[in-house]
Amino acid sequence: MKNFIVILLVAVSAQVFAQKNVTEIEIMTSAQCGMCKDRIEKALAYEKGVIKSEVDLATKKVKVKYNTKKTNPDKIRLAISNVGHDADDIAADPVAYEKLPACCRKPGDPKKVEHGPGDGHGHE
Ligand SMILES: [Cu+2]
Repeated sequence: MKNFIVILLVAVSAQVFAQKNVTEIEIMTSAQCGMCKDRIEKALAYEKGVIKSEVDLATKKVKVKYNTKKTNPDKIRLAISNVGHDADDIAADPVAYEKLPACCRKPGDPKKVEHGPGDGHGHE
């Protein structure tokens, strides 16, 4: 039990120490549905320096917590673009965008298909 407490204390203090270089930004994305949310969050989870990300489908914004020593907003935007979504003024990578399922395409895209009600696919 004592060891556990020591480990816990070390973990907590390491986290407090790390907070110094941590900041949070909001990036506007072209996320359309739950699949987009998962895709963007997964891409960012693999991105170096990203601590946490959460897409809000109501606003289409992704909140990203990251280490300022390991990455920067442009790299984060590029990671989002690389999986086929717009990120602020960086447009989605065209090749990645072409691979997106119909429901994840941007409004106005002729290939876009909206989810039907109760198709059990993505939308909450
Ligand atoms: Cu989608």
